[in-house]
Amino acid sequence: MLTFYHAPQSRSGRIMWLLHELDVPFETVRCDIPRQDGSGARDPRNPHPDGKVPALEHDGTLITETAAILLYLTDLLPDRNLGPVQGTPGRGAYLTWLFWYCGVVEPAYIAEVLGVADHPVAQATFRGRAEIAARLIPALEGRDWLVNDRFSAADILLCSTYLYFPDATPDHPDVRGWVERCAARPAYQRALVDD
Ligand SMILES: N[C@@H](CCC(=O)N[C@@H](CS)C(=O)NCC(=O)O)C(=O)O
Repeated sequence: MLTFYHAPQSRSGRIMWLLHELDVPFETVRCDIPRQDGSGARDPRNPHPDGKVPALEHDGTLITETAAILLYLTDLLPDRNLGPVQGTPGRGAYLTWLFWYCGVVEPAYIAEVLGVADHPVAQATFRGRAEIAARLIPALEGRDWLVNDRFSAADILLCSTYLYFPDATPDHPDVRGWVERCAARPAYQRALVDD
C-alpha cells in the first residue's frame, strides 16, 4: 500500500506525476504546509520529520526527499520501465541525472533567486545556468528523453523546473521540445487535475 503526502502547487507535484505514470493504486493525504506568503501551517497528519512534502509511506516504510521517492518507486515497479534498475543499461546515467538535480541544479537556481549565484562558493560548488544548459542541450540533441531515449523519472525531475518556471528553460529548440513532450504526457495532465 502506498500513501502519498501531498500539498498542491509544491514539489510533491512531481511524485503525483510519477504515480500517475506508474498507474498504480495509491492513497493521497492532502497536507497543509507553511507557505512562503505566511499562510498554511505544519500538518500533524504529515509524517515527514520536517513537516514538508513530499513524503511517501510504503508498507510501513517512510521515504522523504523527492529524488529518493522517485527512485524508490521506479525500483519498486521495474516492469513500468520508468527508470533503469541496477544492472541494466542506463542505470548510471539515471542516478547521475537524479542526483545532479538535487546536488547542483536546484541549489544553483536557488542561489540565483537569493542573488548569490556569483558568490565564489556558489560558483565553485554549483556553477549556474550556463553549465546546466551545457549538460542538458547535448543530452537532448537528437533524443526525446534523457536516459536510454526512453521517458523516465529523470525527465520528470529535471523538466519540472521548466514547467514551473518557463523563463529558466535553456534557450535551445531541443530543450524546449523536450519540455513540450513532457507537458503533453497524459499522466502529467492527469496529475495537474489531481493536484
Ligand atoms: N529537498 C526536499 C524539499 C521539500 C520541500 O522543501 N517542500 C516544501 C514544499 S515545495 C515544503 O514542504 N515546505 C514546507 C515547510 O517549509 O515547512 C525535497 O525535494 O523533497
